[in-house]
Amino acid sequence: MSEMLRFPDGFLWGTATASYQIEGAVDEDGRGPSIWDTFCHTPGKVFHGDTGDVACDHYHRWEEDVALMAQLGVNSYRMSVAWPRVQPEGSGEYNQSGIDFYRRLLDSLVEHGIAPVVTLYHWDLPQALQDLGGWTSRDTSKRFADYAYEVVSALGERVRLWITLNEPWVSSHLGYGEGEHAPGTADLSSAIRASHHLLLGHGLAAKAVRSVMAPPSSLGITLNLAPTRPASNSDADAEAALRVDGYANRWFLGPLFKGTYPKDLADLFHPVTGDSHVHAGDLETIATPIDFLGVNYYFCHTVADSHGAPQPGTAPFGPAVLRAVGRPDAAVPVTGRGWPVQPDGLTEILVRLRHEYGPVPIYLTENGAAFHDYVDPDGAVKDPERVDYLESHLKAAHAAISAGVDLRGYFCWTFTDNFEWAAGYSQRFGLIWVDFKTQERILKTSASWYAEVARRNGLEIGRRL
Ligand code: IFM
Repeated sequence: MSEMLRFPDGFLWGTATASYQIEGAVDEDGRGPSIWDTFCHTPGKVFHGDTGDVACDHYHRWEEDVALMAQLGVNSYRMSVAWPRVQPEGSGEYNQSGIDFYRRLLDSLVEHGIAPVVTLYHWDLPQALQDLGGWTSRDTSKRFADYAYEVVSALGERVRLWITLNEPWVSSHLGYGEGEHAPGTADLSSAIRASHHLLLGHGLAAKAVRSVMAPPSSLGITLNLAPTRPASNSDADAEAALRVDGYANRWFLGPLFKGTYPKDLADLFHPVTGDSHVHAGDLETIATPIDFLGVNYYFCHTVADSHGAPQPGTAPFGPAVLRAVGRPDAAVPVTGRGWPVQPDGLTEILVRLRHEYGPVPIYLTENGAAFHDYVDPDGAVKDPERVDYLESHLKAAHAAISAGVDLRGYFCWTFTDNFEWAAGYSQRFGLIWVDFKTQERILKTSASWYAEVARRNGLEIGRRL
């Protein structure tokens, strides 16, 4: 008899996307430019010179996409609103066409029995705000709160979960600290300021949105979190792992749940940027209570102490002040993107959140994998590796529920293959294949497998199609 793992009643089963990764139509109906438009059109920034100009053409094909979602039978969908589509300059005038686009999409989801989960910021900052400093400027936090208030007022009760920010670590450190993402700045001091202003923007938005948000809507934030593991038993590596944990996890969890930055990291960062950007009252604002935490989980960080010098054959992990290098365990299998497959890390991080930050409701707002998918001569896309990946991670999520974690939903990253940021179209994470020349969509084997899990609200271990 195969094992069947049941999920709690009312569990949300969804897929997740983000505006710039799927919409296209970057200069239609009044949308303003975003930092990602600028970044993609800067030679050398994105693999193969790819851009989100067309992406999955979702802006024109959303009805077809909602129909596909309904065919899958998922009961929820996580998407994001493109700030520059709704407010082209990031301040001042709102664009009614942009708001109407999202209203039509949300209405259609609701009509199909699919509960919308909406992220207000998934990295497409209006370029006009970047020209004024972007997230390194305190004013952007206030602009974000105004925009959030407007969007929630306009689209309000259609949305089950509002998420202020997606992965502020990525926006700040990859965007401003390492230059790998838009806007492409490589400066630790800018990244630290940006991280504070993102968190402040979240807190200001949370306060503003509360006054116009009514049940059953609720509000949270999504963080990308990863257990950090030392590469050896040495004390030096254990300390390096602690520093990396501070950088990747506690820097965001601390202010949100405890109203303080972690002291070890604050001490490390202080010589770099001081603390003049942290004003009285900011941390109280950031710690405004939230209804749930969104967690995006992909893998663990395995690190060693760099001893302050380059280590042959290993890449530095994060900024030099961390004195850490990534040293993934060669025995751990990897996805097509080269990311370690570590489902146990998912249980670990969820259980840790419960113990260290209290019984906050959690949604797994992203989890998934890219593999080297292709269309068979018979027209099918078979992706058994993705099915194995999803099964192992859903099993790990279920183990966390059994350990007392209040996990309320799972959103597979991602619905359709789409624009994977600096990697362009080279990485296919979708449950649904997209031919980027013709925009044909083909359900992969994993889509049908996942649909059955969602339909049964249960995971039958070992079930294959
Ligand atoms: O594609 C991204 C998504 O936008 C944010 N989280 C990670 C995904 C895979 O890299």
